[in-house]
Amino acid sequence: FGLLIPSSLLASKATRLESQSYASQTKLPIHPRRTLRCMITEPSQTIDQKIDRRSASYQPSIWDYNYVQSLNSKYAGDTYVKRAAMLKEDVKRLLDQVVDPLDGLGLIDDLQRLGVFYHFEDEINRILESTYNHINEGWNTDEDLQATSLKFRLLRQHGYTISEDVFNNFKDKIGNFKTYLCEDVKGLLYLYEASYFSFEGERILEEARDFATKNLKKILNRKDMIDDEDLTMLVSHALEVPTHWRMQRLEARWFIDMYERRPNLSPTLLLLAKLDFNMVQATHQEDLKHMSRWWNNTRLGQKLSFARDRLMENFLWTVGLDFKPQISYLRKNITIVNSLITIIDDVYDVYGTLDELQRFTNAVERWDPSEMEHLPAYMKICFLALFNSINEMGYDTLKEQGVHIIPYLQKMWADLCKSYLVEAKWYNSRHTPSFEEYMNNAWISISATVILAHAYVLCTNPISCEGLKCVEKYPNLIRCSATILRLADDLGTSTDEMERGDIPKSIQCYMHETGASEEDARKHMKYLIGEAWKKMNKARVEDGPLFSRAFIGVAENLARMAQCMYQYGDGHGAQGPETRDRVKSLLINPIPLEEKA
Ligand code: LA6
Ligand code: MN
Ligand code: MN
Ligand code: MN
Ligand code: MN
Repeated sequence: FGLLIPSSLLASKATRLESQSYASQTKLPIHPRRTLRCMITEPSQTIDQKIDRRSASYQPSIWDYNYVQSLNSKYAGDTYVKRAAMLKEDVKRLLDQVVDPLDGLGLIDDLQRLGVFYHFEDEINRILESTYNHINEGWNTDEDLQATSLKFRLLRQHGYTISEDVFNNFKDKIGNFKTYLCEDVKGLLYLYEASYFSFEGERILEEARDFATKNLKKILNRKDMIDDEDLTMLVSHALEVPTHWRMQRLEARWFIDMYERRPNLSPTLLLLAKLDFNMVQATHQEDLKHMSRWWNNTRLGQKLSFARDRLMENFLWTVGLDFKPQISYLRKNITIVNSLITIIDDVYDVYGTLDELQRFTNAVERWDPSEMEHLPAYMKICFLALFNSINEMGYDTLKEQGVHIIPYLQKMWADLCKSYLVEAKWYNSRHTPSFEEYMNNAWISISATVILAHAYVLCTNPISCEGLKCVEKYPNLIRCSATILRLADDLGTSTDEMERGDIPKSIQCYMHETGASEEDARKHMKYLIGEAWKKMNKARVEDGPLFSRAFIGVAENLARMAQCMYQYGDGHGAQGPETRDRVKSLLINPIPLEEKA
C-alpha cells in the first residue's frame, strides 16, 4: 500500500474495495483465505457479549457540539486589528524610551506575564543584549536582590550564559544568605522565581530556593510583615506554582487582573493585554470549532463508547503547547494526535483483550491496512483513523516541503503501542515492576514522544535530516518533558486507575520497592519533577542549536500543561470543575472591556 496517498483518497478506495468484493460475491469464486466476512465490519455486540471487559465509566462529554459551534467572538476578524496595532506602536515607544536597563527588564517581565511578549521580540532581544553586554563589563555589586534576581532569570530564560555566582553577593562570610534579606519580600519573591532556572548540581540556587521558600512562607503567616494585599497575592500564587512552571495562557489571564490593580500601571499596556487576549481567544475558538467538526465527523466518540470523548480537553492541551494566533495549524493537528492518543490509550488500558492488543500493535508496526482483517470492528475504525490522519499529515509535509516523514512518525506510534502492550502484559500477569523498570517504559507510554515528534515536524520549516534523527533518538529535552508528563499524570490519575484496575504506576511501584508511605512516594515524585525541570533547563540551552525556539517552547509547555492538567487530580479525563473553569476563562469568556468609541 502506498504511504503517500491522502486519507480522502484512501478512504474512498477502501470503501470501493469493500463494495466491489461485496458485489462480486455471487459471481466470482472467493479467495479461500480472505473471505468476504473479513471485509465487512461486524456489529461490535457480537464480540462484546462473549468477552468480559473492564470499564472506566467515563462520563460523556459535558461540552455540547452545538454549543461549541455557536461560539462567536466579536473579537474575530479585522475589527480590532487596527486598534491593537496602534496600541502595539505605543508599547514599542515605551520600550524604546527606557533609560534605566532595570526598568526595561521589569517591562519585559510584565510583557511576558501579560502574554503579549510575542509582539515585541526585537525590542526585548535588544534590551537583553545590552543588559548582557553591561554585565560583561562587570557586575554591579550594589544591586539589590530583586534586581539581580530579575536580571539572572531573564537572561537565563533567553539562553544567555550567566553563573549562579552572582548570588554570592548576598551571602555572609560563612556562606549563609544575609539575615536582613529574610524581610525583603520582593527580593525573596524574585530570588524564588529565579531559582527555578537552575541546572542540576547548582548548589547556590538550591540554597536560594530553600531560603526564599522558607522565608516567604513565614512572611505569609505573619500579617504584620506584609500589609500589601497585592504582594500577598503574588507571593501565595508563586508559592503554589512558580511562574516558570505555569501554563502561559492561564498565567496571562490571572496576571492581567493583577496588573490592573497596580498603582503605577501603564493603561496602554493593560488595554493591549486585554484586547490581545480576546483576539487570541477568538482565533482559538475558530480552531476549536474546526476541530470539533472534525471529531464529530470521525464519529469515534460514539463508536468507541468505552473511551474518553474529550475533544475540548484535547484541544486545551494544544493551547498550552503554543497559544500564538499564527500557529493554528499546529494546534489543529496536535488536537488530532491527542484525540487518537486518548482513545487508543483506553483501548489498551480498559477495553482490549491481550490478543486483540497484540494484533493492533502488529498493525501499527507494519503500518499496513491489510492487517485490519485481523482486528475486531472497534479496532478497525481506530486503526484506520490513525492510519489516515498520520498519512494525511505526512502528505501535507511532502506537499509543502518535499520531505517524507511518515516512516518516522509511524515509528513513534509503533514505539508507543509497544510500550502500551508491555503494560497490558504486566497487567495480565499481575506484575509489579521496580520503579526503574516501570519508568523505562512509562516515559514512552505517556505519549509525550509522539506529541513532540508531531509538534517538531509541524513547527519546523525546513525540516532537516539531522533534526529528525535527533528527535528520533529522544534527546534530553524530549525525555525530560516526557518524564514530567508521566509523573504528573500518575500523581493525578493513579488513584482512579488503581480502583478501576490498572498496573501499579510510579507511586505504587516506588512504594512497593522502598516501603515508603503513599505520602512520601508522592513527595518523591514531586522532587523528581523538579529534578527533570533542572535537566530541561540545561537541555534547552544544549539542544538549542538543533531546534527552533518554537519547538523548545512546545517541549517546555508540554511539561507545564501536564502540571496544570493534573494539579487537582485527573483534569484530562474526569471533567471536574477546575478544567471546566479553565476552559471557560481561556476559550469561552472574553475579558470585559469598556470601549471607547
Ligand atoms: C492520560 O490518560 C492521557 F490520555 C494521556 C495519554 C496523557 C496526555 C495526553 C494527551 C495530551 P491516562 P496512562 C492527549 O492517565 O494510561 O489514562 O498513560 O494515561 O496513565
Ligand atoms: Mn490510561
Ligand atoms: Mn495507558
Ligand atoms: Mn497478516
Ligand atoms: Mn494515568
